[in-house]
Amino acid sequence: MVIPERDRAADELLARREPLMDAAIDRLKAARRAPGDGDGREDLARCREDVGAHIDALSAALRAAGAEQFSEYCAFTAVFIEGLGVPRSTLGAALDALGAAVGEQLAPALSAIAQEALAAGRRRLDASPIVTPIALATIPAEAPAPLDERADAAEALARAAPRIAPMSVALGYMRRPEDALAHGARRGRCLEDARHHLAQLAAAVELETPALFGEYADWVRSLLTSFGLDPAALVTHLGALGDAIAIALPEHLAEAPRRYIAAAIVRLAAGHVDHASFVQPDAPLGTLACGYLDALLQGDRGRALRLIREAVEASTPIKDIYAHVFQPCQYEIGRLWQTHQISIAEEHYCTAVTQAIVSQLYPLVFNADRAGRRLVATSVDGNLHEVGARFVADFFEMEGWDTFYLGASTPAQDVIDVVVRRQADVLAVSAALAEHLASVHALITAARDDDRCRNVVLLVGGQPFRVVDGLWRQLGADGSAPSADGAVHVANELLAARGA
Ligand code: B12
Repeated sequence: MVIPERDRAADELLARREPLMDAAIDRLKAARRAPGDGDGREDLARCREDVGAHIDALSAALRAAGAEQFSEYCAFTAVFIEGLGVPRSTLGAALDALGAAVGEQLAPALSAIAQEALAAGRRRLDASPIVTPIALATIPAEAPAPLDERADAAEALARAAPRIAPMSVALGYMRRPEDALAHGARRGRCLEDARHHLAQLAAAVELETPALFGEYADWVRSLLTSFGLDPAALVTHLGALGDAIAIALPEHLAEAPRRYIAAAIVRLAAGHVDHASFVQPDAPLGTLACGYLDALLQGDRGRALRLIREAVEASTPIKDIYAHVFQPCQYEIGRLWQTHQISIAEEHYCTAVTQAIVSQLYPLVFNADRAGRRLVATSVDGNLHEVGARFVADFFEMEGWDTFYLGASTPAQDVIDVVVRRQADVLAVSAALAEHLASVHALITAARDDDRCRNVVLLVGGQPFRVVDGLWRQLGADGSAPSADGAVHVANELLAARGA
Protein backbone atom coordinates (compact mmCIF):
# COMPACT_ATOMS: atom_id res chain seq x y z
CA MET A 1 0.00 0.00 0.00
CA VAL A 2 1.33 3.45 -0.89
CA ILE A 3 0.99 5.98 1.92
CA PRO A 4 0.09 9.38 0.48
CA GLU A 5 2.87 11.95 0.85
CA ARG A 6 0.71 14.25 2.96
CA ASP A 7 0.09 11.48 5.49
CA ARG A 8 3.80 10.69 5.56
CA ALA A 9 4.57 14.34 6.26
CA ALA A 10 1.93 14.31 9.04
CA ASP A 11 3.48 11.17 10.57
CA GLU A 12 6.97 12.60 10.36
CA LEU A 13 5.91 15.82 12.09
CA LEU A 14 4.52 13.85 15.03
CA ALA A 15 7.50 11.51 15.14
CA ARG A 16 9.85 14.50 15.35
CA ARG A 17 7.55 16.56 17.59
CA GLU A 18 10.02 16.99 20.49
CA PRO A 19 13.14 17.88 18.45
CA LEU A 20 11.03 20.23 16.30
CA MET A 21 9.74 21.97 19.43
CA ASP A 22 13.28 22.32 20.80
CA ALA A 23 14.64 23.69 17.54
CA ALA A 24 11.77 26.16 17.14
CA ILE A 25 12.16 27.39 20.72
CA ASP A 26 15.93 27.85 20.21
CA ARG A 27 15.20 29.98 17.17
CA LEU A 28 12.59 32.02 19.01
CA LYS A 29 15.02 32.58 21.85
CA ALA A 30 17.75 33.68 19.45
CA ALA A 31 15.29 36.13 17.85
CA ARG A 32 14.27 37.30 21.35
CA ARG A 33 10.70 36.19 20.61
CA ALA A 34 10.54 33.67 23.47
CA PRO A 35 10.39 34.27 27.22
CA GLY A 36 13.90 34.01 28.79
CA ASP A 37 15.05 31.13 31.04
CA GLY A 38 15.30 31.86 34.79
CA ASP A 39 12.16 33.66 35.99
CA GLY A 40 10.37 33.01 32.72
CA ARG A 41 10.80 29.24 33.00
CA GLU A 42 7.07 28.58 33.23
CA ASP A 43 6.29 30.95 30.36
CA LEU A 44 8.93 29.27 28.30
CA ALA A 45 7.39 25.86 28.97
CA ARG A 46 4.01 27.23 27.91
CA CYS A 47 5.50 28.72 24.76
CA ARG A 48 7.02 25.31 23.98
CA GLU A 49 3.61 23.68 24.52
CA ASP A 50 2.10 26.17 22.10
CA VAL A 51 4.62 25.17 19.45
CA GLY A 52 3.63 21.54 20.18
CA ALA A 53 -0.03 22.48 19.59
CA HIS A 54 0.93 24.09 16.26
CA ILE A 55 2.72 20.89 15.24
CA ASP A 56 -0.32 18.77 16.18
CA ALA A 57 -2.64 21.08 14.25
CA LEU A 58 -0.33 21.06 11.23
CA SER A 59 -0.15 17.29 11.28
CA ALA A 60 -3.96 16.95 11.66
CA ALA A 61 -4.47 19.46 8.83
CA LEU A 62 -2.18 17.54 6.48
CA ARG A 63 -4.22 14.40 7.09
CA ALA A 64 -7.49 16.25 6.48
CA ALA A 65 -8.01 19.31 4.28
CA GLY A 66 -4.37 20.42 4.25
CA ALA A 67 -3.30 24.05 3.96
CA GLU A 68 -6.88 25.35 4.14
CA GLN A 69 -7.46 23.70 7.51
CA PHE A 70 -4.17 24.92 8.90
CA SER A 71 -4.91 28.50 7.91
CA GLU A 72 -8.27 28.22 9.72
CA TYR A 73 -6.40 27.04 12.79
CA CYS A 74 -4.08 30.04 12.53
CA ALA A 75 -7.02 32.42 12.21
CA PHE A 76 -8.67 31.04 15.32
CA THR A 77 -5.45 31.00 17.27
CA ALA A 78 -4.80 34.62 16.31
CA VAL A 79 -8.30 35.61 17.41
CA PHE A 80 -7.78 33.85 20.67
CA ILE A 81 -4.37 35.25 21.55
CA GLU A 82 -5.38 38.75 20.48
CA GLY A 83 -8.26 38.44 22.92
CA LEU A 84 -5.59 37.90 25.58
CA GLY A 85 -3.65 40.94 24.43
CA VAL A 86 -0.91 38.96 22.63
CA PRO A 87 -0.25 40.32 19.12
CA ARG A 88 -0.73 37.94 16.24
CA SER A 89 2.85 38.63 15.17
CA THR A 90 3.83 36.34 18.08
CA LEU A 91 2.08 33.48 16.33
CA GLY A 92 3.71 34.54 13.05
CA ALA A 93 7.16 34.34 14.69
CA ALA A 94 6.36 30.87 16.06
CA LEU A 95 5.26 29.68 12.61
CA ASP A 96 8.46 31.05 11.06
CA ALA A 97 10.58 29.30 13.67
CA LEU A 98 8.66 26.06 13.15
CA GLY A 99 9.04 26.39 9.38
CA ALA A 100 12.80 26.74 9.72
CA ALA A 101 12.98 23.72 12.07
CA VAL A 102 10.88 21.65 9.66
CA GLY A 103 13.22 22.69 6.81
CA GLU A 104 16.20 21.39 8.78
CA GLN A 105 14.72 18.15 10.06
CA LEU A 106 12.35 16.74 7.44
CA ALA A 107 13.27 15.21 4.09
CA PRO A 108 12.88 17.87 1.36
CA ALA A 109 9.74 16.39 -0.22
CA LEU A 110 7.95 16.11 3.12
CA SER A 111 9.25 19.47 4.30
CA ALA A 112 7.85 21.12 1.14
CA ILE A 113 4.36 19.79 1.93
CA ALA A 114 4.48 21.08 5.53
CA GLN A 115 5.99 24.41 4.38
CA GLU A 116 3.10 24.95 1.96
CA ALA A 117 0.56 24.65 4.81
CA LEU A 118 2.70 26.81 7.11
CA ALA A 119 2.92 29.48 4.41
CA ALA A 120 -0.89 29.41 3.99
CA GLY A 121 -1.26 29.93 7.72
CA ARG A 122 1.29 32.74 7.64
CA ARG A 123 -0.58 34.43 4.77
CA ARG A 124 -3.83 34.13 6.70
CA LEU A 125 -2.27 36.08 9.55
CA ASP A 126 -1.54 38.95 7.16
CA ALA A 127 -5.09 38.91 5.74
CA SER A 128 -7.57 41.51 6.82
CA PRO A 129 -10.08 40.73 8.17
CA ILE A 130 -8.38 37.67 9.51
CA VAL A 131 -11.52 35.63 9.94
CA THR A 132 -14.77 34.95 8.19
CA PRO A 133 -17.84 36.84 9.46
CA ILE A 134 -18.97 33.91 11.58
CA ALA A 135 -15.60 33.46 13.16
CA LEU A 136 -15.48 37.22 13.71
CA ALA A 137 -18.30 36.74 16.17
CA THR A 138 -15.84 34.85 18.33
CA ILE A 139 -13.54 37.83 18.82
CA PRO A 140 -13.65 38.49 22.55
CA ALA A 141 -15.72 41.48 23.55
CA GLU A 142 -14.13 44.28 25.51
CA ALA A 143 -13.14 43.36 29.03
CA PRO A 144 -16.02 44.06 31.44
CA ALA A 145 -15.71 46.85 33.98
CA PRO A 146 -13.68 45.80 37.04
CA LEU A 147 -15.67 43.83 39.56
CA ASP A 148 -16.66 45.11 42.93
CA GLU A 149 -14.60 43.37 45.63
CA ARG A 150 -17.73 41.81 47.06
CA ALA A 151 -18.85 40.37 43.73
CA ASP A 152 -19.42 36.64 43.91
CA ALA A 153 -18.46 34.01 41.38
CA ALA A 154 -21.94 33.79 39.81
CA GLU A 155 -22.10 37.53 39.23
CA ALA A 156 -18.55 37.60 37.90
CA LEU A 157 -19.37 34.77 35.49
CA ALA A 158 -22.50 36.50 34.25
CA ARG A 159 -20.66 39.80 33.79
CA ALA A 160 -17.67 38.27 32.00
CA ALA A 161 -19.75 35.84 29.89
CA PRO A 162 -19.54 37.95 26.70
CA ARG A 163 -15.76 37.62 26.92
CA ILE A 164 -15.49 34.08 28.26
CA ALA A 165 -17.87 32.47 25.75
CA PRO A 166 -15.95 33.43 22.57
CA MET A 167 -12.61 32.71 24.19
CA SER A 168 -13.77 29.23 25.12
CA VAL A 169 -15.02 28.59 21.59
CA ALA A 170 -11.73 29.73 20.05
CA LEU A 171 -9.78 27.66 22.56
CA GLY A 172 -11.99 24.62 21.95
CA TYR A 173 -11.44 24.94 18.21
CA MET A 174 -7.71 25.28 18.74
CA ARG A 175 -7.77 22.00 20.60
CA ARG A 176 -10.03 20.31 18.05
CA PRO A 177 -9.15 22.07 14.80
CA GLU A 178 -10.94 19.35 12.85
CA ASP A 179 -14.20 20.63 14.43
CA ALA A 180 -13.46 24.24 13.46
CA LEU A 181 -13.36 23.23 9.83
CA ALA A 182 -16.17 20.68 9.92
CA HIS A 183 -18.54 23.04 11.76
CA GLY A 184 -18.40 25.70 9.06
CA ALA A 185 -21.42 27.95 9.48
CA ARG A 186 -22.39 26.06 12.64
CA ARG A 187 -19.62 27.86 14.51
CA GLY A 188 -22.10 30.57 15.44
CA ARG A 189 -24.19 27.82 17.09
CA CYS A 190 -21.17 26.73 19.09
CA LEU A 191 -20.87 30.26 20.45
CA GLU A 192 -24.55 30.21 21.41
CA ASP A 193 -23.98 26.88 23.13
CA ALA A 194 -21.06 28.33 25.10
CA ARG A 195 -23.28 31.21 26.27
CA HIS A 196 -25.89 28.67 27.30
CA HIS A 197 -23.31 26.60 29.21
CA LEU A 198 -22.23 29.75 31.04
CA ALA A 199 -25.78 30.73 31.99
CA GLN A 200 -26.36 27.24 33.40
CA LEU A 201 -23.03 27.30 35.18
CA ALA A 202 -23.76 30.71 36.73
CA ALA A 203 -27.16 29.41 37.93
CA ALA A 204 -25.53 26.35 39.52
CA VAL A 205 -22.77 28.43 41.15
CA GLU A 206 -25.28 30.97 42.44
CA LEU A 207 -27.18 28.15 44.15
CA GLU A 208 -24.00 26.34 45.19
CA THR A 209 -25.37 23.21 43.53
CA PRO A 210 -22.83 21.44 41.29
CA ALA A 211 -25.44 18.74 40.51
CA LEU A 212 -27.46 21.27 38.52
CA PHE A 213 -24.58 21.76 36.11
CA GLY A 214 -23.88 18.01 36.06
CA GLU A 215 -27.51 17.31 35.09
CA TYR A 216 -27.26 19.91 32.38
CA ALA A 217 -23.99 18.47 31.01
CA ASP A 218 -25.64 15.03 30.85
CA TRP A 219 -28.54 16.53 28.97
CA VAL A 220 -26.22 18.27 26.46
CA ARG A 221 -24.32 15.05 25.90
CA SER A 222 -27.48 13.15 25.11
CA LEU A 223 -28.58 15.93 22.75
CA LEU A 224 -25.22 15.92 20.92
CA THR A 225 -25.17 12.14 20.67
CA SER A 226 -28.62 12.13 19.11
CA PHE A 227 -27.34 14.55 16.45
CA GLY A 228 -24.55 12.07 15.69
CA LEU A 229 -21.91 14.40 17.17
CA ASP A 230 -18.90 13.22 19.14
CA PRO A 231 -19.52 13.63 22.90
CA ALA A 232 -15.74 13.95 23.37
CA ALA A 233 -16.12 17.40 21.79
CA LEU A 234 -18.29 18.42 24.76
CA VAL A 235 -15.55 17.41 27.19
CA THR A 236 -13.01 19.45 25.19
CA HIS A 237 -15.32 22.45 25.04
CA LEU A 238 -16.17 22.31 28.74
CA GLY A 239 -12.45 22.04 29.51
CA ALA A 240 -11.85 25.07 27.29
CA LEU A 241 -14.64 26.90 29.11
CA GLY A 242 -12.89 26.20 32.42
CA ASP A 243 -9.59 27.47 31.04
CA ALA A 244 -11.18 30.61 29.60
CA ILE A 245 -12.75 31.24 33.03
CA ALA A 246 -9.31 30.89 34.63
CA ILE A 247 -7.99 33.49 32.21
CA ALA A 248 -10.88 35.93 32.55
CA LEU A 249 -11.59 35.84 36.29
CA PRO A 250 -9.40 36.29 39.37
CA GLU A 251 -8.41 32.98 40.94
CA HIS A 252 -10.77 33.18 43.93
CA LEU A 253 -13.78 33.71 41.64
CA ALA A 254 -12.71 31.15 39.05
CA GLU A 255 -12.28 28.36 41.59
CA ALA A 256 -15.94 27.33 42.10
CA PRO A 257 -17.02 27.36 38.43
CA ARG A 258 -13.90 25.43 37.46
CA ARG A 259 -14.62 22.88 40.18
CA TYR A 260 -18.21 22.47 38.90
CA ILE A 261 -16.95 21.97 35.36
CA ALA A 262 -14.38 19.41 36.51
CA ALA A 263 -17.14 17.50 38.37
CA ALA A 264 -19.37 17.56 35.28
CA ILE A 265 -16.51 16.21 33.16
CA VAL A 266 -15.96 13.35 35.63
CA ARG A 267 -19.68 12.63 35.47
CA LEU A 268 -19.60 12.61 31.66
CA ALA A 269 -16.67 10.20 31.76
CA ALA A 270 -18.82 7.79 33.80
CA GLY A 271 -20.65 7.03 30.57
CA HIS A 272 -23.90 7.70 28.82
CA VAL A 273 -27.14 6.64 30.47
CA ASP A 274 -29.87 6.00 27.94
CA HIS A 275 -33.18 7.10 29.41
CA ALA A 276 -35.89 4.54 28.87
CA SER A 277 -39.25 5.66 27.53
CA PHE A 278 -41.42 7.49 30.07
CA VAL A 279 -44.42 5.60 28.69
CA GLN A 280 -44.44 1.91 29.62
CA PRO A 281 -47.27 -0.56 29.01
CA ASP A 282 -46.96 -2.12 32.46
CA ALA A 283 -47.20 1.24 34.31
CA PRO A 284 -50.55 2.33 35.79
CA LEU A 285 -52.84 3.19 32.83
CA GLY A 286 -49.90 2.08 30.66
CA THR A 287 -52.02 0.71 27.82
CA LEU A 288 -53.99 3.93 27.61
CA ALA A 289 -50.79 6.01 27.75
CA CYS A 290 -49.20 3.95 24.95
CA GLY A 291 -52.30 4.33 22.77
CA TYR A 292 -52.56 8.03 23.51
CA LEU A 293 -48.89 8.64 22.71
CA ASP A 294 -49.22 6.68 19.49
CA ALA A 295 -52.25 8.77 18.46
CA LEU A 296 -50.30 11.98 19.16
CA LEU A 297 -47.27 10.81 17.20
CA GLN A 298 -49.46 9.69 14.29
CA GLY A 299 -51.00 13.16 14.23
CA ASP A 300 -54.44 11.70 15.00
CA ARG A 301 -55.92 14.06 17.56
CA GLY A 302 -59.41 12.65 16.97
CA ARG A 303 -58.22 9.23 18.17
CA ALA A 304 -56.34 10.81 21.10
CA LEU A 305 -59.54 12.57 22.22
CA ARG A 306 -61.63 9.40 21.75
CA LEU A 307 -59.24 7.37 23.93
CA ILE A 308 -59.49 9.88 26.77
CA ARG A 309 -63.29 10.18 26.45
CA GLU A 310 -63.65 6.40 26.63
CA ALA A 311 -61.42 6.28 29.71
CA VAL A 312 -63.51 8.97 31.42
CA GLU A 313 -66.73 7.14 30.51
CA ALA A 314 -65.20 4.02 32.08
CA SER A 315 -64.84 6.06 35.32
CA THR A 316 -61.06 6.39 35.19
CA PRO A 317 -60.23 9.11 37.76
CA ILE A 318 -59.30 12.39 36.06
CA LYS A 319 -56.27 12.83 38.32
CA ASP A 320 -54.95 9.44 37.17
CA ILE A 321 -55.34 10.47 33.55
CA TYR A 322 -53.31 13.61 34.25
CA ALA A 323 -50.63 11.78 36.25
CA HIS A 324 -50.34 8.53 34.29
CA VAL A 325 -51.22 9.56 30.74
CA PHE A 326 -50.74 13.26 30.02
CA GLN A 327 -47.64 13.85 32.15
CA PRO A 328 -45.59 10.78 31.08
CA CYS A 329 -46.58 11.42 27.45
CA GLN A 330 -45.33 15.02 27.72
CA TYR A 331 -42.06 13.79 29.26
CA GLU A 332 -41.75 11.21 26.49
CA ILE A 333 -42.38 13.90 23.85
CA GLY A 334 -39.49 15.82 25.47
CA ARG A 335 -37.24 12.73 25.37
CA LEU A 336 -38.09 12.09 21.73
CA TRP A 337 -37.27 15.71 20.87
CA GLN A 338 -34.04 15.58 22.87
CA THR A 339 -32.96 12.40 21.08
CA HIS A 340 -33.79 13.90 17.73
CA GLN A 341 -36.60 11.46 16.99
CA ILE A 342 -39.29 14.11 16.60
CA SER A 343 -39.10 17.70 15.48
CA ILE A 344 -39.97 20.89 17.34
CA ALA A 345 -43.11 21.09 15.19
CA GLU A 346 -44.20 17.62 16.29
CA GLU A 347 -43.57 18.50 19.96
CA HIS A 348 -45.68 21.66 19.53
CA TYR A 349 -48.47 19.61 17.93
CA CYS A 350 -48.52 17.03 20.75
CA THR A 351 -48.48 19.70 23.46
CA ALA A 352 -51.26 21.67 21.78
CA VAL A 353 -53.43 18.54 21.44
CA THR A 354 -52.95 17.62 25.10
CA GLN A 355 -53.74 21.18 26.18
CA ALA A 356 -56.94 21.08 24.11
CA ILE A 357 -58.00 17.69 25.50
CA VAL A 358 -57.29 18.81 29.08
CA SER A 359 -59.68 21.71 28.47
CA GLN A 360 -62.38 19.23 27.39
CA LEU A 361 -62.14 17.69 30.88
CA TYR A 362 -62.84 20.99 32.65
CA PRO A 363 -66.52 20.35 33.34
CA LEU A 364 -65.22 17.51 35.55
CA VAL A 365 -62.27 19.47 36.96
CA PHE A 366 -64.45 22.40 38.09
CA ASN A 367 -66.88 20.21 39.92
CA ALA A 368 -65.69 19.80 43.50
CA ASP A 369 -67.29 21.25 46.61
CA ARG A 370 -65.64 24.55 47.50
CA ALA A 371 -62.89 24.33 50.11
CA GLY A 372 -62.65 28.08 50.81
CA ARG A 373 -58.97 28.21 49.80
CA ARG A 374 -57.29 30.16 47.02
CA LEU A 375 -54.27 29.34 44.89
CA VAL A 376 -52.32 31.41 42.39
CA ALA A 377 -50.20 29.26 40.03
CA THR A 378 -47.73 30.71 37.61
CA SER A 379 -44.78 29.90 35.38
CA VAL A 380 -42.00 32.16 36.48
CA ASP A 381 -40.77 35.05 34.35
CA GLY A 382 -38.87 33.58 31.37
CA ASN A 383 -40.47 30.13 31.63
CA LEU A 384 -42.49 29.30 28.53
CA HIS A 385 -43.58 25.92 29.89
CA GLU A 386 -47.13 26.34 31.11
CA VAL A 387 -48.42 22.78 31.41
CA GLY A 388 -46.80 22.00 34.80
CA ALA A 389 -48.31 25.06 36.52
CA ARG A 390 -51.62 24.35 34.81
CA PHE A 391 -51.70 20.78 36.12
CA VAL A 392 -50.87 22.00 39.61
CA ALA A 393 -53.73 24.52 39.45
CA ASP A 394 -56.12 21.85 38.14
CA PHE A 395 -55.29 19.46 41.01
CA PHE A 396 -56.05 22.19 43.56
CA GLU A 397 -59.24 23.01 41.66
CA MET A 398 -60.25 19.33 41.88
CA GLU A 399 -59.83 19.68 45.67
CA GLY A 400 -62.28 22.56 45.67
CA TRP A 401 -59.81 25.43 45.79
CA ASP A 402 -60.45 28.62 43.82
CA THR A 403 -57.51 28.74 41.46
CA PHE A 404 -55.95 31.53 39.44
CA TYR A 405 -53.69 30.06 36.82
CA LEU A 406 -51.57 32.70 35.10
CA GLY A 407 -49.97 30.67 32.29
CA ALA A 408 -46.45 31.15 30.97
CA SER A 409 -43.72 33.65 31.89
CA THR A 410 -45.35 36.19 34.22
CA PRO A 411 -43.37 39.15 35.62
CA ALA A 412 -42.81 39.00 39.40
CA GLN A 413 -44.67 42.18 40.32
CA ASP A 414 -47.74 41.17 38.31
CA VAL A 415 -47.81 37.82 40.11
CA ILE A 416 -47.63 39.54 43.49
CA ASP A 417 -50.44 41.92 42.53
CA VAL A 418 -52.68 38.93 41.72
CA VAL A 419 -51.70 37.12 44.93
CA VAL A 420 -52.69 40.20 46.94
CA ARG A 421 -55.87 40.98 45.00
CA ARG A 422 -57.08 37.37 45.13
CA GLN A 423 -56.03 36.97 48.77
CA ALA A 424 -54.26 33.75 47.91
CA ASP A 425 -53.38 31.22 50.59
CA VAL A 426 -50.76 29.62 48.37
CA LEU A 427 -48.56 30.78 45.52
CA ALA A 428 -47.27 27.94 43.29
CA VAL A 429 -44.30 28.91 41.13
CA SER A 430 -43.13 26.67 38.29
CA ALA A 431 -39.68 26.53 36.64
CA ALA A 432 -38.50 24.20 33.89
CA LEU A 433 -34.80 25.01 33.43
CA ALA A 434 -31.92 25.95 35.74
CA GLU A 435 -31.90 29.29 33.93
CA HIS A 436 -35.32 30.07 35.42
CA LEU A 437 -34.10 29.73 39.00
CA ALA A 438 -32.84 33.30 39.29
CA SER A 439 -36.38 34.49 38.45
CA VAL A 440 -37.84 32.07 41.00
CA HIS A 441 -35.50 33.50 43.61
CA ALA A 442 -36.41 37.06 42.64
CA LEU A 443 -40.13 36.30 42.88
CA ILE A 444 -39.81 34.56 46.26
CA THR A 445 -37.69 37.43 47.58
CA ALA A 446 -40.19 40.03 46.31
CA ALA A 447 -43.06 38.13 47.96
CA ARG A 448 -41.15 37.87 51.25
CA ASP A 449 -40.39 41.58 51.15
CA ASP A 450 -44.05 42.46 50.62
CA ASP A 451 -45.87 42.59 53.93
CA ARG A 452 -49.19 41.87 52.21
CA CYS A 453 -47.88 38.38 51.32
CA ARG A 454 -46.66 37.50 54.79
CA ASN A 455 -49.23 34.71 55.30
CA VAL A 456 -48.96 33.26 51.82
CA VAL A 457 -47.42 29.79 51.53
CA LEU A 458 -44.78 29.90 48.79
CA LEU A 459 -44.31 26.66 46.87
CA VAL A 460 -41.89 26.04 44.02
CA GLY A 461 -41.69 23.11 41.62
CA GLY A 462 -40.87 21.85 38.14
CA GLN A 463 -38.01 20.00 36.48
CA PRO A 464 -34.97 21.44 38.39
CA PHE A 465 -36.68 20.78 41.72
CA ARG A 466 -37.43 17.21 40.67
CA VAL A 467 -33.76 16.45 40.07
CA VAL A 468 -31.99 18.39 42.87
CA ASP A 469 -33.11 17.55 46.41
CA GLY A 470 -33.72 20.46 48.75
CA LEU A 471 -33.20 23.10 46.07
CA TRP A 472 -36.41 24.85 47.18
CA ARG A 473 -34.83 25.68 50.54
CA GLN A 474 -31.93 27.53 48.90
CA LEU A 475 -34.44 29.69 47.05
CA GLY A 476 -36.24 30.63 50.24
CA ALA A 477 -39.52 28.82 49.45
CA ASP A 478 -41.72 27.10 52.05
CA GLY A 479 -41.86 23.81 50.21
CA SER A 480 -41.91 21.86 46.98
CA ALA A 481 -43.26 18.62 45.53
CA PRO A 482 -42.39 16.56 42.49
CA SER A 483 -45.98 16.37 41.24
CA ALA A 484 -49.30 18.18 41.24
CA ASP A 485 -50.73 15.65 43.66
CA GLY A 486 -47.77 16.20 46.01
CA ALA A 487 -48.23 19.96 45.72
CA VAL A 488 -51.76 19.70 47.18
CA HIS A 489 -50.49 17.55 50.08
CA VAL A 490 -47.61 19.91 50.91
CA ALA A 491 -49.86 22.96 50.76
CA ASN A 492 -52.40 21.39 53.11
CA GLU A 493 -49.68 20.27 55.53
CA LEU A 494 -48.05 23.71 55.63
CA LEU A 495 -51.37 25.49 56.14
CA ALA A 496 -52.34 23.04 58.90
CA ALA A 497 -48.96 23.57 60.60
CA ARG A 498 -49.66 27.30 60.61
CA GLY A 499 -53.06 26.66 62.11
CA ALA A 500 -54.58 28.38 59.09
C1 B12 B 1 -43.69 21.24 25.80
C2 B12 B 1 -42.28 21.66 26.10
C3 B12 B 1 -41.85 22.92 25.67
C4 B12 B 1 -42.81 23.92 25.08
C5 B12 B 1 -43.74 24.48 26.18
C6 B12 B 1 -45.08 24.90 25.58
C7 B12 B 1 -46.13 25.13 26.60
N1 B12 B 1 -47.22 25.67 26.11
O1 B12 B 1 -46.02 24.82 27.78
C8 B12 B 1 -41.83 24.98 24.47
C9 B12 B 1 -41.68 24.72 22.99
C10 B12 B 1 -42.18 26.44 24.69
C11 B12 B 1 -40.51 24.60 25.13
C12 B12 B 1 -39.39 25.41 25.08
C13 B12 B 1 -38.16 25.06 25.59
N2 B12 B 1 -37.83 23.89 26.13
CO1 B12 B 1 -39.10 22.57 26.62
N3 B12 B 1 -40.15 21.10 26.97
C14 B12 B 1 -41.41 20.78 26.79
C15 B12 B 1 -41.72 19.37 27.30
C16 B12 B 1 -41.68 18.42 26.11
C17 B12 B 1 -43.03 19.15 28.02
C18 B12 B 1 -43.29 20.10 29.21
C19 B12 B 1 -44.54 19.62 29.87
O2 B12 B 1 -45.60 19.88 29.36
N4 B12 B 1 -44.42 18.79 30.94
C20 B12 B 1 -45.56 18.18 31.60
C21 B12 B 1 -45.76 18.77 33.01
C22 B12 B 1 -47.05 18.25 33.57
O3 B12 B 1 -44.65 18.32 33.78
P1 B12 B 1 -43.81 19.30 34.72
O4 B12 B 1 -43.63 20.59 34.07
O5 B12 B 1 -42.62 18.56 35.18
O6 B12 B 1 -44.80 19.55 35.95
C23 B12 B 1 -45.06 18.59 36.97
C24 B12 B 1 -44.04 18.62 38.11
O7 B12 B 1 -42.77 19.08 37.75
C25 B12 B 1 -44.68 19.46 39.17
N5 B12 B 1 -44.60 20.92 39.12
C26 B12 B 1 -44.48 21.74 38.08
N6 B12 B 1 -44.55 23.02 38.48
C27 B12 B 1 -44.73 23.01 39.80
C28 B12 B 1 -44.87 24.05 40.72
C29 B12 B 1 -45.01 23.73 42.07
C30 B12 B 1 -45.18 24.83 43.06
C31 B12 B 1 -45.01 22.37 42.51
C32 B12 B 1 -45.12 22.06 43.96
C33 B12 B 1 -44.86 21.34 41.57
C34 B12 B 1 -44.75 21.67 40.24
O8 B12 B 1 -46.04 19.13 39.02
C35 B12 B 1 -46.34 19.05 37.60
C36 B12 B 1 -47.51 18.12 37.40
O9 B12 B 1 -47.29 16.88 38.04
C37 B12 B 1 -40.53 19.17 28.31
C38 B12 B 1 -40.23 17.72 28.64
C39 B12 B 1 -40.37 17.46 30.13
N7 B12 B 1 -39.64 16.51 30.62
O10 B12 B 1 -41.09 18.14 30.83
C40 B12 B 1 -39.44 19.94 27.59
C41 B12 B 1 -38.20 20.47 28.36
C42 B12 B 1 -38.60 20.94 29.74
N8 B12 B 1 -37.75 21.59 27.54
C43 B12 B 1 -36.51 21.65 27.45
C44 B12 B 1 -35.80 22.65 26.75
C45 B12 B 1 -34.29 22.50 26.63
C46 B12 B 1 -36.48 23.75 26.20
C47 B12 B 1 -35.82 24.96 25.49
C48 B12 B 1 -34.55 25.51 26.15
C49 B12 B 1 -35.59 24.50 24.05
C50 B12 B 1 -34.93 25.56 23.18
N9 B12 B 1 -33.69 25.33 22.85
O11 B12 B 1 -35.54 26.52 22.84
C51 B12 B 1 -36.98 25.98 25.50
C52 B12 B 1 -36.94 26.92 26.72
C53 B12 B 1 -38.09 27.88 26.72
C54 B12 B 1 -38.19 28.70 27.98
N10 B12 B 1 -37.60 29.89 28.00
O12 B12 B 1 -38.77 28.27 28.95
C55 B12 B 1 -35.81 20.51 28.20
C56 B12 B 1 -35.13 20.98 29.48
C57 B12 B 1 -33.84 20.23 29.66
C58 B12 B 1 -33.02 20.67 30.82
N11 B12 B 1 -32.66 19.70 31.63
O13 B12 B 1 -32.69 21.79 30.97
C59 B12 B 1 -36.93 19.50 28.37
C60 B12 B 1 -36.87 18.60 29.64
C61 B12 B 1 -36.97 18.59 27.11
C62 B12 B 1 -35.83 17.60 27.08
N12 B12 B 1 -36.07 16.35 27.47
O14 B12 B 1 -34.75 17.92 26.67
N13 B12 B 1 -40.57 23.41 25.71
